[in-house]
Amino acid sequence: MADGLVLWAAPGACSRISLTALLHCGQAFRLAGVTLARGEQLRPDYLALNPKGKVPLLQTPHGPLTETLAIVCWLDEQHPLAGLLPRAGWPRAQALSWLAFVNAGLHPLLYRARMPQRIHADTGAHAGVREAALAELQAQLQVAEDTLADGRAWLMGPHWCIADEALGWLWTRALQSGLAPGPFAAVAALADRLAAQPTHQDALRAEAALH
Ligand SMILES: N[C@@H](CCC(=O)N[C@@H](CS)C(=O)NCC(=O)O)C(=O)O
Repeated sequence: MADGLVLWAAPGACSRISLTALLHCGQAFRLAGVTLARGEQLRPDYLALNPKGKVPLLQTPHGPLTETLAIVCWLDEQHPLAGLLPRAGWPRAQALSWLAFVNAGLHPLLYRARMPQRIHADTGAHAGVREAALAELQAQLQVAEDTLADGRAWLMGPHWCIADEALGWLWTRALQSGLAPGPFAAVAALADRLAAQPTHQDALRAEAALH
């Protein structure tokens, strides 16, 4: 186990954020794949590691760690100079607020849009669940669009932080899930800037190798 860390991740999933964070820190780790479409997250051996049946999961020498926010904060403590998050004070609180907004505010809406069958047993209701989730996602995402519309490069201004990777991941997934891109020129531009970043590109390559 490289430095005792193993990240369990799925191509295209929100584990991208933890993966990018590890790469950004230059932290040694092993990447382990979970194919969600095959239901591998529900295999007994994986559930024994993470009873939530989700990715990401970071195995550490202390034990397993789940939840993107916790993984990122833990890595940030280990690598204070890596710039995952602003060091302290108001900027740190703001960056954490953005990260929580993506993970706890926007991501559940994406989940409802992508998997309405998990929300409502009646197949006749699925189109409605999906439509309502996408409408709310569109409304909430406008908060990020309005913030970026002042021309700043990243959510926190001139400096990238891991919340930008989270927003970029959410955006890509939302487009794949049927969100209309039209109103979100500034979010799309942020995603373009991310695509040019070496650690983002490394994360995509690492995910592709999991297939
Ligand atoms: N709150 C969790 C969300 C984890 C999550 O929902 N992961 C999705 C992938 S984006 C997953 O593993 N889904 C598998 C499933 O629901 O079966 C976090 O931020 O880490």
